[in-house]
Amino acid sequence: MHKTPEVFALLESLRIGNLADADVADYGDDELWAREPYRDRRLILKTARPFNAETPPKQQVDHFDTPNELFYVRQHMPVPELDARTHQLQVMVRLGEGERRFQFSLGELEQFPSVTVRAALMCAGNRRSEMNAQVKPVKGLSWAGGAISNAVWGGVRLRDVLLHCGLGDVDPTDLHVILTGADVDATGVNFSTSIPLHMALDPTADILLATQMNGTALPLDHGYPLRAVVPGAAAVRSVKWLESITISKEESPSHWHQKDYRSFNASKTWETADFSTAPPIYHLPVTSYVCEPADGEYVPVRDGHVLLRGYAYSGGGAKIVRVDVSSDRGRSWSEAELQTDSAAPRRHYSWTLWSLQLPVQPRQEDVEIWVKATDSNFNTQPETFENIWNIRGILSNAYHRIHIHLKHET
Ligand SMILES: Nc1nc2c(c(=O)[nH]1)N[C@H]1C(S)=C(S)[C@@H](COP(=O)(O)O)O[C@H]1N2
Ligand SMILES: [Mo]
Repeated sequence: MHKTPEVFALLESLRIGNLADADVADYGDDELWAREPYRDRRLILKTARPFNAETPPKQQVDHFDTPNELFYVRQHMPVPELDARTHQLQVMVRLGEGERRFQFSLGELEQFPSVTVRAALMCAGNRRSEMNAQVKPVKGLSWAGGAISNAVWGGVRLRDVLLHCGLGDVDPTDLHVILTGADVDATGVNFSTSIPLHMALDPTADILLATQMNGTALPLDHGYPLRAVVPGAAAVRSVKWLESITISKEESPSHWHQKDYRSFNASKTWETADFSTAPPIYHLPVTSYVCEPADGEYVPVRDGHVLLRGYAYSGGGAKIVRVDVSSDRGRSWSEAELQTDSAAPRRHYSWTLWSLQLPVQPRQEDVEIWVKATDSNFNTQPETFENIWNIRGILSNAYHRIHIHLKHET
């Protein structure tokens, strides 16, 4: 279809967040991207194709469960178009002695108990831009603190499906669950990654094959009609548009699994990093962020206080037990008030929102604010990014530090 400027204007007003004119102008030429979903204009655009966008910080703290249209989006490829009525999930068990295959329509998945889990998803690259700015350049999307959002996911347990397929009888040691999506790269390879089988079978891991997000069908951008949700893990493991599950002796062979989301120390360079021996990141470490005010903002002082709000999160089911704020570079700390989901111990997959009325001096013009969280394993955040720096800029979880200007009442 030939798209006139009017049609572009209409399309843009309907669906695309903050696209530069140049991006919209050639939109119609590229068939691959012509069927992308409508998107909320409030999302903070990082890249248009593939579409990557952050939840605005104010929207993070305004809703404990992020509204679907404001949930951050991380795509590697164009959004695939799938039909819920005909969609099939393949399960393949390849453990040497030949292959066993199972297939489930979405209707057939409903034979398993339906469950909901409240869980944040956080990209392992969240807050990468701070590591990049405060130490030295890293490679990856320059996420600020908006690559995390929270939702209630509905579906069936991956564990129940795996038990149905006979995997309760095997020793899970050194076996993997490869999750493959329907999105393909330019060379025809499907997005895929894997998690260890023992993790998938852990009854407390609450890993879902999800069809619902905050009570409605998954949006196109978030994996319609079926995605994995691996709570407490780097969100890359929560494969969208899920097409197949393979139980294998090997981890996923895909580029996204083999060449990304692995842990390196600060001395490793692109020349010396060996991806084949570096541990893949599954569970995430503890982090926190000041969402309001923003760094550099002019903030009104009310009754001698400024209001600070943000989130804190830890992976692996750990709960946030404390969020500490300092306005004097660590000489003293105040405890923020926490808004926490009531999940069972060690199954705390939601984020925690926090707030604090910070006292300031009558004539104070500026204040530097530091925030750090502590989780239920009493792990806490590193003070600076220096020694956790890594080539990909992942797990960027040092104290969040902002500098704000104060506007006193007159
Ligand atoms: N099929 C598929 N699944 C995927 C991805 C993808 O590009 N394709 N991106 C992963 C990454 S890196 C992240 S951070 C999360 C983002 O999920 P969201 O877009 O629902 O926030 O999806 C993960 N699952
Ligand atoms: Mo990610």
